[in-house]
Amino acid sequence: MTTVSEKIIGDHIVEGECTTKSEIAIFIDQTLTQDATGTMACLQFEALQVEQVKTKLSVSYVDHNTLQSGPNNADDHAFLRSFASKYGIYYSKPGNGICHQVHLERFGVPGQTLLGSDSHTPTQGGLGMLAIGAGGLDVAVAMAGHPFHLIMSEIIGVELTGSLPAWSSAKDVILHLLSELSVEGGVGKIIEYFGDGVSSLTVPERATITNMGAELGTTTSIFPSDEVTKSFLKSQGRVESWTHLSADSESDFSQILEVNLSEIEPLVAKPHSPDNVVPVSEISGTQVDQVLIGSCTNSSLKDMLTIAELLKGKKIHPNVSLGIAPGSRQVLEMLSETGALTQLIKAGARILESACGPCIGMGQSPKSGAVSLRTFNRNFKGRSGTPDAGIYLVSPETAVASALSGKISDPRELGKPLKIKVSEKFTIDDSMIIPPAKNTGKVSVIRGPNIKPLPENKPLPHDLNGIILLKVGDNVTTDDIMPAGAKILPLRSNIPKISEFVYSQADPTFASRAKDAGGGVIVGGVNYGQGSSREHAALAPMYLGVKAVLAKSFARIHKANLINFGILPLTFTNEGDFDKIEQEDEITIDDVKEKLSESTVLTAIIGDKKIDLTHDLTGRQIKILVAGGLLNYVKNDREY
Ligand code: MIC
Ligand code: SF4
Repeated sequence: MTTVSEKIIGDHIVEGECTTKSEIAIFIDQTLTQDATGTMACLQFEALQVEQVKTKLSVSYVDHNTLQSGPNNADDHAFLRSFASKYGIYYSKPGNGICHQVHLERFGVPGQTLLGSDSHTPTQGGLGMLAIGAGGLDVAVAMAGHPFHLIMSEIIGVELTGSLPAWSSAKDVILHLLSELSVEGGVGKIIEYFGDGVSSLTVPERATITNMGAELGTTTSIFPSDEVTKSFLKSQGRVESWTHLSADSESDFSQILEVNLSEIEPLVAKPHSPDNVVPVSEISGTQVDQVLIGSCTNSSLKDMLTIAELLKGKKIHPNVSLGIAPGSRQVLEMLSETGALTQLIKAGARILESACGPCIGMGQSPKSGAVSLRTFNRNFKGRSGTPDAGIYLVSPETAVASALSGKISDPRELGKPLKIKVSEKFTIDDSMIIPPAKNTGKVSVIRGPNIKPLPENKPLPHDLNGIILLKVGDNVTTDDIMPAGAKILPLRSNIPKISEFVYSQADPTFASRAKDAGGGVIVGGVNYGQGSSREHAALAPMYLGVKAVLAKSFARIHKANLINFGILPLTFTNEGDFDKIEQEDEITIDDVKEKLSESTVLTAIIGDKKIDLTHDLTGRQIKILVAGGLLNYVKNDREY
């Protein structure tokens, strides 16, 4: 065992062999949930009838649904707080910060495993933690003490050499990798960073890189745990959590990519995909309407001190709205203590709550047709809440240079490079993290009207019959399937209501057509379901009766979510068959239940054609599908 990933997996494996593409099960030390996925995870945990969480640590964060326009979100918060108290979970209150930033500061432990109901959970890879994003149900099952099943990924080494030049930043490193590998290049892979360049990056910089590994589609991304990690943990008063972790040799990586940090230049991902990357200099001069700095990718103290220094004594361009959301209350408090907050305010910034906010369309939607520069990680069409806005993903340095000039600007134009000194001792105040109750028997869970019961699914039928409800193209995101934003997100605990919005941007008739047809099948292209971990993109279609998705290929988390909710993920044996299918065609797969375990190829009759479909499901996944989803499977099989 030589790589960091294999070492951690080796320490946690409870089933299977650590060989690429085989199914393994690992023990989970910590879990993380956030409010938009957490209410479902809690309801699912409840259905498992376990008295207390069985992990070393579980934290429930409130950071997504913080815009309280009506009681729904606050109802969810009250539910989550009381639930956490009752079941042994720490509760991070709204205002305490974005889950990944707070977890990095206060809880992440090198060498441990973390399962989070958020696709950017691998942020903790910056600390040398094996951190994986999953659907809420998988996290609920892990909280109940069951191991997490996954298909063992190939481990790719990225050798970092040199050090970043002035005005280039960690964000540019991951944008560079996205331009090289694309949004599907990391599917089925773990990316492990190593090499001389690693020590030149601080933990928050490493976390920016592992955070956006999610945009590559990776299972996770991880850095070694070294002296830099130790100093970071020391500055957070947690040095006892530190252990040294590094790969023993490079020969165990299935492939090695080299990135010379010294050659990284300021980059930008243009609309509407994080891999649509070009040098900033190529599009400089484009007029900018809005600049937003924050999100789990770029909201650390270092990022904030950098922008404060760049804005010091200056005013942002009159045509630009600059919004800044520090990643955590700790960051905000330290900005205030150092006086940097005053610099931001004086420059004309709009200071936003320490939360996800505009990253998930919770406020700050730009004007129609706007150019909006963001230090975030996703620029999918419509995610900002403005369907025709163009979102550009950039580093904090590029964001400030552009906010000052009013046009997309290369930060190298700002002149002499800065030296930012981050304090060696962070201000620690965990008073917004509420520990679970000592006497949990006395706690009752508060269920406001927004908390609706879990929908149930039926076991897989013998024959699959229906119509093709929708045919979509490549790289469809979970934001396309189950949009977020201020209007829809508050319905996350109410599946009947939220299901009305499935595919609502692409086809507002989808939900009613699906209901009228009694369900059916969706057809997609490559990397179907990329993006978030939101299981609502499977759960709500399940509620509408969707029985299968036929695609050229799937994104990892979404495929797992489809299986968890009893929806069959099948791929085209011959990709060209995609073109032979029309929306509204009838589809039949006879004896699907039996055939799934007999063969990896199933023949479907679609319209008047015979089309072969392939599956790579494990025996366990087939049993889950046959049971009608993971919850039914776990409830029926106490041996699980
Ligand atoms: C996102 O960035 O899309 C989210 C919102 O954080 C999601 C989770 C969700 O949909 O609740 C994610 O990345 O998993
Ligand atoms: Fe929140 Fe955005 Fe990060 Fe998702 S990507 S966790 S919405 S900050």
